[in-house]
Amino acid sequence: MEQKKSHQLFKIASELIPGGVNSPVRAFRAVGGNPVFIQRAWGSKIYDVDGNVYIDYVLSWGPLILGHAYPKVVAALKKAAENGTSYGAPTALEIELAQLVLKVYPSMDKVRMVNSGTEATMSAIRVARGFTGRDKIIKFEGCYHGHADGLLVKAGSGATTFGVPDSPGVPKSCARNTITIPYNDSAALKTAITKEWKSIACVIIEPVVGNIGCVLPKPGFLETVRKLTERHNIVLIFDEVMTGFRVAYGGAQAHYGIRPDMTCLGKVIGGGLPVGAYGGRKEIMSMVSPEGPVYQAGTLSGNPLAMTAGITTLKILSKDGLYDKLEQRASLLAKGLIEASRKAGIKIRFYRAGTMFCSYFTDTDVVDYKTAKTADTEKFSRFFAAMLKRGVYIAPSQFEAGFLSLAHSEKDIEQTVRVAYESFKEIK
Ligand code: KE4
Repeated sequence: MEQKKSHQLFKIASELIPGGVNSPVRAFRAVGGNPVFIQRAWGSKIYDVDGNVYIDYVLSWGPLILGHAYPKVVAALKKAAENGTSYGAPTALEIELAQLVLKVYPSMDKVRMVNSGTEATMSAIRVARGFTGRDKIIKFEGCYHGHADGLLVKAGSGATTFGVPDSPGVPKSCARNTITIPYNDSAALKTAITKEWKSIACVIIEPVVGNIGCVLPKPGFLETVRKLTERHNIVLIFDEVMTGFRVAYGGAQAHYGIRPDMTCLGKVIGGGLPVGAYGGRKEIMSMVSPEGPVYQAGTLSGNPLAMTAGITTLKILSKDGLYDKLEQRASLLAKGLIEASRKAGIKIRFYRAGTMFCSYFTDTDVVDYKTAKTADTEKFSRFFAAMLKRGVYIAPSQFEAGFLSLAHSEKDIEQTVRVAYESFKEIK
């Protein structure tokens, strides 16, 4: 597979941009080799600058659930751009996206648009602190909620991939307010809350963890989190930046039937443009400036282009039967990958929630950060390279989730399973 142009571009990029990338996990450092530079994308495919084509299971880390360059989204964006790109003033488009989101997430009475998942979680935590008058937060090891200081403590995603779950540059005073608990460990959560509830503002959780691969909540775990937080008036924040409109149309909260106090969204609701959102119960959201005293702002928050991409995407997702189709495709892929690994004699643990999934190269059940780390990352790296050279682009890290879109045809899935079988055999 020719990658000459990508290598040339990466050399130049590395002189100008830290690590040659604008987000660490894109640099392929966890899997070795150089990143391929993408020229364009359409449907389930991405095309690199050397003319190679790949079936894409990264989908910009989740947003493109309809597939790349979905015609109706592109057409709506072209039209919207003719009216200008941003006004810094309210528009009817922000009302429309807020209505679409609040209709599907009834746990939220009000929602504020921001520009990234990081902004959403950072702001939600500030509001929870303002609402409760308490300073401490609880997060779970391996969960990644963006790169705000207090959340880069035992964080997942790139922080785990590069072995810096506690990043330099985060003041000790900040990290001191962050209590971390192993995911799926109800007893540890109970102990921490019983001991410290008077100073705990919120518990923030990925209801399905997508940032140490894909880790499912044990039966009863989310119910315990909800019960303990309710009992002690601790704000429960569901970080659904990845799981929202992904695990199910109504997110993990609909799938598991849990009503959080606040929810963070991102990725899919921007339809590929920068959008994050946080919302919650009326009495909590009334704390947010200018209605209340907790300050949060953003130059491009709710801009008409991002709103247009989000509105168009969510309207298409609301169509009857669409998630049944996604579920059918995801189940076909899961069965195929598991069967391919078995036939090739490679032990993997495969987990899936809706159209997010992960194959761990381990023979241990993965239920938290510690068990996820039993995965053989060297074997994963060889699998990644074997898939890439055969035209399948998966996440360049064992500790990331894969994603499927509406554009992934049964033919794409059959091709992926064939390539996976060849790749499993190659790395044996
Ligand atoms: P952003 O600031 O990257 O938009 O969102 C942060 C975030 C918050 N919460 C969850 C559950 C998330 O998964 C994310 C971001 N996810 C990563 C992928 N693991 C983004 C990819 C990247 O960092 O380049």
